[in-house]
Amino acid sequence: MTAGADPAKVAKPLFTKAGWILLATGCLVAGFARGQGIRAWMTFRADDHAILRWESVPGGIYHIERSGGFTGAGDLAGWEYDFLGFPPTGAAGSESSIDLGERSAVTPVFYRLHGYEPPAGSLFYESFEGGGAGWTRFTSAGSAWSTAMWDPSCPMTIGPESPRSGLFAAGTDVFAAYAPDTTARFESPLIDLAGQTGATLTFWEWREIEEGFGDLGVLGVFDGAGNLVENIHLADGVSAGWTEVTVPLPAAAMGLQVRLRFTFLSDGANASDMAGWYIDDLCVMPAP
Ligand SMILES: [Ca+2]
Repeated sequence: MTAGADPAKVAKPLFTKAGWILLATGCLVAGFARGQGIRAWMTFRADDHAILRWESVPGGIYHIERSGGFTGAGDLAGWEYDFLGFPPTGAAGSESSIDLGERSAVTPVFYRLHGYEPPAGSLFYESFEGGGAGWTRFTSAGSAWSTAMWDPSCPMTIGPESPRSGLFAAGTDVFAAYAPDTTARFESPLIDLAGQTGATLTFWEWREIEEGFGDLGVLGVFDGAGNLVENIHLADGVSAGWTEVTVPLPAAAMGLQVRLRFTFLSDGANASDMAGWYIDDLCVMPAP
């Protein structure tokens, strides 16, 4: 978008509901503020394109839905995603914008915005809502790690019914059972622990792993050169839905740039169509 092309803000923020906002391009609708959420507004460019702007958190990722009609707060029908995972590598600053296209002169179109934003003070945050940009995967055999979109209109027959957050999570062969003889890695971008004296990782996992055999998930912390600092978590067995894991990062990792490496292993036996290991909503916070 060309700097300075926008006129002054012409629409005030309307309502927010747990991170959702609603704005109409053709008219203003009565708001019902909830006291929290994302402050957003609409501007119109000289060529009559509607520009949605909002106060973003650096690193935050946003989905934008649209609907041709809206009758009130409980109206959840008829919405469809217009933009998914924007921007994929996270918001660069405290204001983001997106061109919604030419506004309708007659029919209002309603938009709502949902944000996945790093907690204040976090050293690392990943919701996978941007598709896992910056993560790398390596598979020597069997299943591979992937990120994929869960379609709310299409119930899952294997794995979690829905991601822990939003529409995306990562997992081993997301929509299929894991294969025998798998060795698959999934590795985070670098996390900078320079100057830190301690840090804690929290994340959510969903497990359906054959227990007591050679099938296992291992989470290790690796330095920037790819050397193991320490394994910090093992995943085995079946979880009761999404389960929160909280684990301190090793003291030997402080001061380094590190990666989190999720490795999934399976043996050669049939694992009875088990779904594997899924992760979502990772956050590293410094020691208080
Ligand atoms: Ca997610």
